[in-house]
Amino acid sequence: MRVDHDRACMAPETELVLYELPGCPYCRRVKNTLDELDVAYGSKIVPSAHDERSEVEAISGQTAVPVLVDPANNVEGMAESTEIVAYLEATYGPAE
Ligand SMILES: N[C@@H](CCC(=O)N[C@@H](CS)C(=O)NCC(=O)O)C(=O)O
Repeated sequence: MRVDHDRACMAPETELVLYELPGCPYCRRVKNTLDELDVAYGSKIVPSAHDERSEVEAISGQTAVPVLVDPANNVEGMAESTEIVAYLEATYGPAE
């Protein structure tokens, strides 16, 4: 497991960041994929109240999590767990 909550706010510009909520099954699915692919990432826990998720809304245009940021590939705020998992597998999965 390579998630580091404390370091998320200091994450280098190139590090992936996952906006998430504890207990969120959609977030878990993305985290499982990150772990399976051995991709390091920082974690940002969002407020449980939707109207307080201004940071997530600003980067993704909506308030649901998970949301992925991957600066190395110009991904600024990808929402939808299925889309994120497909992106991670295509980008960080084993070459065919
Ligand atoms: N279809 C979305 C569902 C995500 C979702 O419903 N996330 C919940 C947390 S488990 C959430 O953030 N809900 C708040 C909202 O929809 O604004 C996905 O697969 O990513």
